[in-house]
Amino acid sequence: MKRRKFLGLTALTGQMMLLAKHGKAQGKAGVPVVISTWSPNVKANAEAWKVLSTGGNAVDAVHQGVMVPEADPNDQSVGYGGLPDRDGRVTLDACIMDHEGNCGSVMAMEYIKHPISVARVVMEKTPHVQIVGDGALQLALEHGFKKENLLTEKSESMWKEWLKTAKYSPMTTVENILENIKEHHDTIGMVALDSKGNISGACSTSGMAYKMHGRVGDSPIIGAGLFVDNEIGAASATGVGEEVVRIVGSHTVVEMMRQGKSPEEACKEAVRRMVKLKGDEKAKNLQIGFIAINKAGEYGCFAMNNDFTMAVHTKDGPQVIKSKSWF
Ligand code: SD4
Repeated sequence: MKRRKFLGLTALTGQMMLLAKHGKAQGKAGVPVVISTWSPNVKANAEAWKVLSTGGNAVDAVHQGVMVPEADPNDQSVGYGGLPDRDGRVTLDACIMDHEGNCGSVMAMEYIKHPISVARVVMEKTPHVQIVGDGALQLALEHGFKKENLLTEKSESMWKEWLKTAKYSPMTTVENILENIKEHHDTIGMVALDSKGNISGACSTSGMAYKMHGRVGDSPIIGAGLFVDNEIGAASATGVGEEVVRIVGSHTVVEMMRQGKSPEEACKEAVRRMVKLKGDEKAKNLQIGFIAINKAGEYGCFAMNNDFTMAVHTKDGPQVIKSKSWF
């Protein structure tokens, strides 16, 4: 069984599995609602829901939610336990954006388990919106975050195994990309609409496994991995970040919703643009998925290839949604 399906079935706790119904690829929840990339993130949504269901703000909800996979050593695509770059270094990317257009991100940051919390520090406590590498680490340490080794034994041994055959070549060949996303990619993108009608989002990843040191994908780039416009809605992306950046994916999805498309149609239009740029043959070997909500509480998703899932949490409880896809 492919790991993606395996994760989808088993990473849910027993209780969650009982609760999580399989929903339609688009729906209307009203307020509040929270959605995330990938089925295992029903657990992250549940944490966000605690905030939303007690009248809390969307920005606090997505912050709390994204911290769940960041702390989970078994999630090898986010935070602690993330697969390292080709030099064996775990480098993390994250961003957060609120309903007033405030935003913050950290990129290629090492040693801090919760990059989303540092992104929030960038947003709230600095005059900047993006801080990278050692600067991000320095900011985190100045704000009392603990420096920790984030490379687990499991991720280290997978990296060493990869080194045996990979010849230090970054994972960029089209043949490898689809398989590697199925195996390793689980970026969390989360967007929420709170009971006051405000929208926020957050995104966190360890990026592409075995990437070149210093590589940054879409996830911490506002407009690419995440975008929020409180008048319209919000979107987030997962998958091969290089392709998402090329079309400024999440911003594109929000602009499509502004023009009247449903969340699912808007996500599909972003995927269509990527397919057009790459051509069918290359696009078939890439995976990218988008999720979106609009101001009315409608949600939807769409992916390049099969196997993408979205986790939704509403007043009716958790749901896992299998995304439609281009191929
Ligand atoms: C990246 N978009 O760094 C991230 C990786 C990812 O599912 O989404 N994994 O390109």
